[in-house]
Amino acid sequence: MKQKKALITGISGQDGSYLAEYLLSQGYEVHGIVRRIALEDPTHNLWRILPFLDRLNLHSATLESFLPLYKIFRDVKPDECYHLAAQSFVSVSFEDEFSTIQNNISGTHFLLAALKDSSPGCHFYFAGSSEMFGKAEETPQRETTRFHPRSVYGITKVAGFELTRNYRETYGLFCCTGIMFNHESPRRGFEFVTRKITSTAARIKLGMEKELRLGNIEAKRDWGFSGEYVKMMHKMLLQKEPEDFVIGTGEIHSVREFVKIVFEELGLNYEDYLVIDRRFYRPVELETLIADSKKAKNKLGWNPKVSFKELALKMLKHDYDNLKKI
Ligand code: GDR
Repeated sequence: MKQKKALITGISGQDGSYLAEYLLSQGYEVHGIVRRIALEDPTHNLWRILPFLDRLNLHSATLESFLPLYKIFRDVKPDECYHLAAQSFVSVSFEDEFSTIQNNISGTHFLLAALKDSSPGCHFYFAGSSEMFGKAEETPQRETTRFHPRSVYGITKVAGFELTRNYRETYGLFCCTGIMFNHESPRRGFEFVTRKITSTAARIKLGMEKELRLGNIEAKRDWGFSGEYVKMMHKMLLQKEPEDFVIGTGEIHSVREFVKIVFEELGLNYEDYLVIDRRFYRPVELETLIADSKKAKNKLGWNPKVSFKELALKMLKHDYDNLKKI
């Protein structure tokens, strides 16, 4: 059987790295798009994919221009394309609305246009987000819940979703969106709240830090493990028909609960170290977002196994063990 080819944008990110690893294990030839600057300093910029870098085919390009993307599609001729790259930090989207719009919306548009012109048979996955629901009218949220984003980041994800839908309906391409709720792992970026908590708590335990500064600790999220979510991206592209799916655990927990689990594991009282800092508050918080993933359960066999507590402890262990070596 012919070896399948996958092309991943955002391959050096959390989800991209898990997805690349998974597709390699499934016998795929894996290609990724990265910035030129990332190739110049792989140790710092490509740390998540360093262990299997020699098995990947990396192409340098930005998502800011059509032509380089068109050429990559033309040369690689992928069977599947996973578009994961984005300015994905919600806070930054409040601080720099314009570049978030520019990068996220145009990037998706260029990619879809390049795919249509040079690889129309390629199955396309767009990384949607629960941020698209924002001020949701119903709880839990499913595929038919109306979007009401509350951040510019959320708006760019709705735009990407609509572009993806439009290319599917107008040009008959196999394009779909996974509307994924928060998913974390030991490969999470340090600016996101879960990783900030596990890495800072580990540093506190080891005497390298004195306090943990957070914003709204009563904020609640539906949190799962990234390594499980990327497998659903792949499943979506193996369906007979392109369809959109909501993926989440169906459980919500507060930031405070996450903090408590982590500090308790270290034998510390979080109240002795936590400092609430207004700088980390968002101009607006989301309503209760919780996934109704029934459709994914039925059609994709979605059945997340890693619990909230296991996830927090897995991330903590990774950070603590790594810092102890320093
Ligand atoms: P989120 O993730 O915005 O949900 O988006 P993040 O981890 O940044 O925030 C989660 C919640 O924690 C609260 N919070 C803090 N957040 C950060 N980053 N730092 C803090 O100090 C802090 N204190 C409290 C936030 O207010 C928020 O309520 C993630 C991203 O991965 C998106 O790209 C993705 O689309 C969505 O999840 C689904």
